[in-house]
Amino acid sequence: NRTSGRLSFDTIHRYETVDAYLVELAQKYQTVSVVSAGKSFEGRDIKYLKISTTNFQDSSKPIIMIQSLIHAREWITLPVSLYAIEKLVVDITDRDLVDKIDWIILPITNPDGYEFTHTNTRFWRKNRSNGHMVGNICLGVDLNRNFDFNWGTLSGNSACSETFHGSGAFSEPETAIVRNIVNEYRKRLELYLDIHSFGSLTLYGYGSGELPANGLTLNVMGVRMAQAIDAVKWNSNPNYRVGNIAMILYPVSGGASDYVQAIGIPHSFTFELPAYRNQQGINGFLVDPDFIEQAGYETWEGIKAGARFLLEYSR
Ligand code: PAY
Ligand code: ZN
Repeated sequence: NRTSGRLSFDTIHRYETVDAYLVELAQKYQTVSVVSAGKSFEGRDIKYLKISTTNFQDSSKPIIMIQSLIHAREWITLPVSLYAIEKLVVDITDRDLVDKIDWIILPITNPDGYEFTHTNTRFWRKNRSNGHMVGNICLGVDLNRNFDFNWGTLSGNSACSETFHGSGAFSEPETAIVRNIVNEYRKRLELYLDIHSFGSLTLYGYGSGELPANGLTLNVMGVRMAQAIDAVKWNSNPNYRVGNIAMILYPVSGGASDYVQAIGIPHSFTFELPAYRNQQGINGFLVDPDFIEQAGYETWEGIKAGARFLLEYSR
């Protein structure tokens, strides 16, 4: 699974492998520190990396945060975070982005759900909490409906729904952790990317259909990121589409990227990575082993385009 302390891109790694890797990187590289942000419902440590050439001390630098696997079954999102880490720490080809920006990477936002997709139910989406349950049915909360923005207005009020919003905003330890990270760095956090699959989309808020005040800037930035991905994507995959969540996809409340936008972080996006497809058709959540590294590579092109747009035009 490893070549010289690195994680390979030929498979989707389990929680414990990734967890140990983050710790190892922080031991090995001066620019990296690992933070245990808290525990998941089942008690797994949720760790994120801080990557900085100035130890997060330079208050003039913007912060970019990348998060993946808030939805358990969206396995292909994990290598996107791992690839970004690789390019920011181990195999640096874009020195300006390492020097001018501080990075926060949260690879496994929903570790309980993620492990459950390996051990039990491959297409599990939610976390594994049962605090809301009446009787013994319908475990789990959709973490991307559990944030405190329009919470509970447009989705899943039944515990059995795949988009169940939970018993209250931030009722879940995993979403409270994301809230705490974002709030801790909110003064400097300027771009937030929540990586999902699938659909080949770059989405911005709000999930209600209402546009943030800087909606036009978000659209331009979204287009830049999408074009950068399209320029290197597999021919067989569709171009990315860009737009407001409710207009391009469907109305959503309690979403992570909406919450982050609403508390004043200027640029917040949900990425939907391309679907898995073969001759038999589409099953978006499955992973083509050949696409793991490509997903990391092409999405990193999009992230870089977003970072450069931020530095050049939108600070
Ligand atoms: O905040 O942009 C948003 C929400 C959009 C995603 C959501 O429903 O949370 C879209 C879905 C996702 O990635 O979870 C799309 C996939 C295909 C799904 O599971 O429906
Ligand atoms: Zn998702």
